[in-house]
Amino acid sequence: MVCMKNLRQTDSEIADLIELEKGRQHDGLVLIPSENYVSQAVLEALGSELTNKYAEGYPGKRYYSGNEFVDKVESLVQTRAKTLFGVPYVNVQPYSGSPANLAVYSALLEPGEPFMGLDLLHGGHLTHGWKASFTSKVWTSIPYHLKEDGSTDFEEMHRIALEKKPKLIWCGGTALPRTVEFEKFAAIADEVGAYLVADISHIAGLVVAGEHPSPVPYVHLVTTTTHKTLRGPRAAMIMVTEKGLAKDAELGEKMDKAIIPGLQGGPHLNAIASVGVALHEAAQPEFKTYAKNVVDNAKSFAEALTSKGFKVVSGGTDNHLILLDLSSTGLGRGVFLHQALEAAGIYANKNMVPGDKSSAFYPSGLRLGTPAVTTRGMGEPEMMQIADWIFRVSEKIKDAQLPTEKEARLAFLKEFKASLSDKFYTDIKAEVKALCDRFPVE
Ligand code: DSN
Repeated sequence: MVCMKNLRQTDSEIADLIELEKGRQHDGLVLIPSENYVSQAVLEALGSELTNKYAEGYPGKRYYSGNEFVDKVESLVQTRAKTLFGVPYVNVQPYSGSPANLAVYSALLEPGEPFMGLDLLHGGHLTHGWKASFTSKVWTSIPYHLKEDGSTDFEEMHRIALEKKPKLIWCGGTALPRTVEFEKFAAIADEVGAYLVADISHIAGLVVAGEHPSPVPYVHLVTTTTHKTLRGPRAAMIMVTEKGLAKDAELGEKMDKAIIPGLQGGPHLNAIASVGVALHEAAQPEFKTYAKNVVDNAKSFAEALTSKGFKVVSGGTDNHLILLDLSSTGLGRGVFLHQALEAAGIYANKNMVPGDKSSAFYPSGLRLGTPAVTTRGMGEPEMMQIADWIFRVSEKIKDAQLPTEKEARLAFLKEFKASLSDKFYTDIKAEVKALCDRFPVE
C-alpha cells in the first residue's frame, strides 16, 4: 500500500477521497475490461521525483538541462518495449491512447484525407473516426462494421476500401471479444496501399504473453495504451514495425515529430518510468500465467453467463472481454443492468452491441472483462459465482423498460435509480465484499 502519511498531514480531504476509492476498488468486483490493478512497484515509480523534471525532446536531444538520469530512464523503457513487442522503433511519450492515435493521423494524413476504422457502435474507439471525435472533423472517416455474429465484415470493408482508397486503416477496438485477424486487414490495406495501424490497447498484455496473435508482422504501426491488460499506469506507446520502416524509412522520425513538437510538450517521465516497470513485469514468466488465466477466466465466465440464459455476442470470447446482448429483453437494457450491478458492488459498463436498435446513450449491451479480477487471483469458481450474481440482479430488474419518449426517459431512470437502495442490492454487495476479502488487492 502506498504510504500517504504526508498527504494525510497536508490535505486530508484528498487523502480521505483516495482512501474511499481504494476501499471501493477493494470491496467491489471490477469487471470493466479496460481497468486493472497495478503493482505497488508501478505505483511507486508513478509517484516518484521524476514528476519534477521537464525534458521536452528525446534522449540526447532535449530543450532543458539536467537530463543525465531521465535520458537513461526513457532509453531503458524504449529498449524494454522494443524487446517485448519485437519492434525496431518506439515512442513512449504519448500521454494516453487518444493522443497516440492523433499523432498517427497528424504524421500520415493531410486534413481531409480518407481513413477507415471500426464504427464505434460496433466496438471501435472514439479516435477511430466516430462522428463526435476530432478525428472525423479533421480527416474523412469511413467506418467499417461487424456482422451480426460479431466478426468483421471483410467483404464490406474490401469493397469500400477499393472504392474510397483510404490512406490509413485502423484495426482493433474497444469491445471486440474475438481475435483480431490482422492478416486479413493487411491483405486489404496492402491492396489499396494504405498504412495499417493496429490499436492493441485492450489486448497488449495478451499479445506479449502469446495469448493473442501479434500484429507486428502484418501492420506498419502499433498503438497501445499501457493500462489495460498490460497492467501499467495510464500512458501509451506508438511502435513502428519492420514492415512500417520498409514502407517508409522515416516513419519513426515522423511519429516522434508528431508527438513533439506536433501535439505534446514535456513527457511525463514518472509515467514513462512506471510503464518501464510494467514492461519489466510483463516480461516475467508469471505474467504469461496471468494472461492465460485472464483468457481462461473470460471463457469460463462467458460459458457461465450463457448457461444462465444470457446472449453472449459471437457466442463467447477469445480474449479478456465479454459482450452481453440484452436486446431480447428490451431496448437500452444495458443502462439498467450497469446501474443495478453498481448498486451491488459489481462494476461493468453499458455498451452498444452489433445491430443495436437503441442509441449510444441507452445501449442494449453490457461489456465485461476479467483482467482485474484475475489480478486478484480469482478463477473459475469465482466466475461462476459472479455470473450468478449478475443473473440475480438481471432478474430483479427484468420489468424495467426504457420509455420510448425521450422526455419520459430521464424521469424513469431517476425513479429506477431510487429503487436501487433496496436491501436486495445491499445484501448482494455484502456477499460481493465477502468474496473480495478472500482475494485482497495486493
Ligand atoms: N475507454 C477505453 C475503454 O474502456 O475501452 C478505451 O479508451
